[in-house]
Amino acid sequence: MTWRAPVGIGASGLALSGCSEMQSALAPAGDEASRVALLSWILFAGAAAVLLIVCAALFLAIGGSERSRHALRSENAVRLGGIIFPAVTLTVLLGYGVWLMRETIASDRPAALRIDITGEQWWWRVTYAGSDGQSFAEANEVRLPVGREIDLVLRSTDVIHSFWVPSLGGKLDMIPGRANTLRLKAERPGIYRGQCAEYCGGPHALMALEIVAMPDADFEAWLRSGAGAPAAGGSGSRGGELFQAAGCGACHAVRGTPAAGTIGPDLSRIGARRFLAAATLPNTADNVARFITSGQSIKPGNQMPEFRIFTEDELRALATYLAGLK
Ligand code: HEC
Ligand SMILES: [Cu+2]
Repeated sequence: MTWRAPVGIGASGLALSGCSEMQSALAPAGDEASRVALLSWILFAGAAAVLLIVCAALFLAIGGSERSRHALRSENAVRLGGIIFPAVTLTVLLGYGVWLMRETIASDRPAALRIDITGEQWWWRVTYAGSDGQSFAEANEVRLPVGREIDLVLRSTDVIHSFWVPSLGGKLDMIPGRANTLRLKAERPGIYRGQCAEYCGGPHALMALEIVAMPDADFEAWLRSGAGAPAAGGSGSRGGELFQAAGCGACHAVRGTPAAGTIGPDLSRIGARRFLAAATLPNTADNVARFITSGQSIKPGNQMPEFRIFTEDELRALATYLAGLK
């Protein structure tokens, strides 16, 4: 019996260390996340100090000398420990927290770069303003330049979602009918995982996303190649024809083809994404085929119907076509 508790605690520690770096508020990769991490450590240290004081008082109350037990019983001890100490500590912490977080509330001066992100049940619509002023759509993966302040304008079309990428910043709700702005800056290149942090129904737990922070020049090149350009590759292929014929374009857009649906994610560059269906599945040909035929068992309740009309060959052709869209 006695060894179980320590082993259990040790094991959960190991499990927790497994989620380090990519999605951790304690592994900050930006100013805003650093402030959140600092506040977390201060709160953690403060809570540990309070716990120590309470334990010490408890030991004294049980086994201390008559003098210390008398002191603990006194009205002064109650006034000090029960009223003055918590009131002062909590007021100081609140003031410090508000001061620390003041820059998180975006100022009137907009950042040079703005990306619109809309929460949908159960994926993320991402819209960039291209360099020529023409906007273009992406989904489920947000690319940003390193070292630049960025305003993420967060909206929702259906229910409340919450945008949270712990390594880059605090979370901010996406509320229907409102635009909330979250200012972020990634300090180093990398891939940071985020997760919808407000229960939004059905497959909410499978509504994640990735932020890919890139060196400035790479980002600019990526932005230029995406803006308004027709999707590369695949036109005239068997998979492309199947895509149009099966009606995928009623919900999905592929730039430069008749497919212009806006219900589901824009697929113009699906081949360049690391994951499918809001970071649910790695983006491989097999998984694309699986998502088309059995998406409801992979991401139960999602808004894409299953298509069981294709032969193996046709599925492969579709997957090849989608992989080529970059
Ligand atoms: C009724 C609308 C609808 C139709 C028709 C439809 N889809 Fe989808 N599709 C969606 C929605 C909504 C999602 C997002 C699912 C999620 O992640 O919650 C999606 C997701 C996807 C994804 C993953 C996209 C990403 O960004 O990760 C692929 C690939 C895809 N669909 C392919 C197809 C193909 C191929 C067809 C035609 C055979 C098709 N879809 C038909 C609505 C549709
Ligand atoms: Cu959610």
